[in-house]
Amino acid sequence: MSAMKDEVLEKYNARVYKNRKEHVVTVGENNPDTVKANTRAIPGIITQRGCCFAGCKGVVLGPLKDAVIIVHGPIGCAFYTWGTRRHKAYADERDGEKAECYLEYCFSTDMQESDIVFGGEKKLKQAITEAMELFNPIAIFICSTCPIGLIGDDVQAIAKWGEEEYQIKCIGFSCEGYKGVSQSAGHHIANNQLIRYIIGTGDREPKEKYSINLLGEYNIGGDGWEVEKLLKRCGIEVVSIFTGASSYRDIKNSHLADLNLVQCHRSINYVADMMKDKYGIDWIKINFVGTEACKESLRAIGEYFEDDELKARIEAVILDEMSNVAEELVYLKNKLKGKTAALYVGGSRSHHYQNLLSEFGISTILAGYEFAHRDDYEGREVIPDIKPDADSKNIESITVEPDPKFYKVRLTEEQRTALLEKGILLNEYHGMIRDMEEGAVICDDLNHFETEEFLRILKPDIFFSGIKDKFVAQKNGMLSRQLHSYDYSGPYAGFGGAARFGKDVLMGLSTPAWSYIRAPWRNVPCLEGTLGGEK
Ligand code: CFM
Repeated sequence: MSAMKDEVLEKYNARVYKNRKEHVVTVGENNPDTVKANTRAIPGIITQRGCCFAGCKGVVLGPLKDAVIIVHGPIGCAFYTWGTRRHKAYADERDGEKAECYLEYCFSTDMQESDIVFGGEKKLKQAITEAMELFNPIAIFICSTCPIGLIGDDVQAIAKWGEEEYQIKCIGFSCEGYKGVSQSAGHHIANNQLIRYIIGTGDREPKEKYSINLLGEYNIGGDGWEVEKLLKRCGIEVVSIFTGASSYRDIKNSHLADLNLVQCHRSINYVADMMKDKYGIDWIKINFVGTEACKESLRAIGEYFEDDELKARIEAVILDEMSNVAEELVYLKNKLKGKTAALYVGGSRSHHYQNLLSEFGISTILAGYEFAHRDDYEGREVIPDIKPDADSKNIESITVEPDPKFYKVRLTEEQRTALLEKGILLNEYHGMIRDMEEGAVICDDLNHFETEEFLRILKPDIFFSGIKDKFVAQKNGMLSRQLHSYDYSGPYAGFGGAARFGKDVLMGLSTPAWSYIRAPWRNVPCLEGTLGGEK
């Protein structure tokens, strides 16, 4: 084990050390590098992870604008999901079909002590009735919080009741916060219900020659809108987005698209896989963060459809987009090159933003995910080797059969081989490690203590993370930018987004304020204690 890694981890007691050492890897240390991931965080260690309910309600379902999502549980859980993630959307109309936008509302059963004692099913029915009377939505989703699972309310039965009573789509999501080990479990639960009850139920045929679904794009800060514009410019129809600025109205038609593009692999790979099995729709792992990644992604679509006219249009769009930002990118690179970064985000951005940073000559010296699985680090080929444990076994894993009406074989074997020879992987993701430099540190489920220690030792110029850890870095005199919410800036996707990101980073690095700060605990000790129960 490298000396630096040891310096951080040796402060733990033996039990914690044994656990954490497998989550921390120096790239190139082993052949191949393996990272322990998606296992229980150590109680009390101050992980940055969220819960299963957050992954289901907040992340995957949250951006669907025309569904009323009822948080079945205490009001505190509902507040956490209310406007705390920047997935933007507005009400709109498509082919005469409206999609209302309920994102600014907070729907909850507001469970009280007596409801916990006597059951909350009556209250849930009442909430559905009220939602129908006030908003008359076309879909209602019910998301369970921890106490619902503990007291045993049957949300699936109530969903069925709602569907019959009001003749709408009503779906129960048993995504109690305690399930699994992080929000990742909630992604999976949401994916399962989307394929079971929504995908494949619409009949809106695409109009353009080529159509896609954009999977794992949540329109944070408007990213999804940027990508959609870009694809439309190339003449590619976007049938639906999972789920940024998207709607129940759109995703029910997603099975009619020709191809799936996967941005965030972690949160939506189950839908991508199941759509492949059920409808024969291939997926390509793309990335629209960074100009080089954008070019590569657009070109992969051109290659997939094997159409010279489409390819020419894509090249023309790339040329035009680049002409708007090329000069600025050179300026930014001159200012930023040689800097170092640490990235710590949920389950995919730590990988995606490394491409963009390297365009500016910024190297990533530390990266990690909160809740990703081994395949997000090492590539999907390790999936058969991942040993299921008690926590992963608790999350339902469903398999689907080819749909008799809609299953289509999209490409011949020769076409698949030809794509592979061009370096375009179908239904594959090669993970983050392969794109990282030797000697860089990977840290899975980074906790508060390790964050501070690694930053102290590695001294990156900038730490990209989230609201929970950014102020610790800043109070220690280090610039930090949020990669979840973009610190209320963005969009960062697409060509213009790349330049905007570079500008924001440069602005931060050119602000000397952080170096003037001396945290109070640097002057006098504020607290005394022991770590892991040992002296
Ligand atoms: Fe996917 Fe996300 Fe992410 Fe994620 Fe998230 Fe997010 Fe994220 Mo925050 S779906 S895994 S659960 S890219 S909310 S839009 S920024 S942790 S890296």
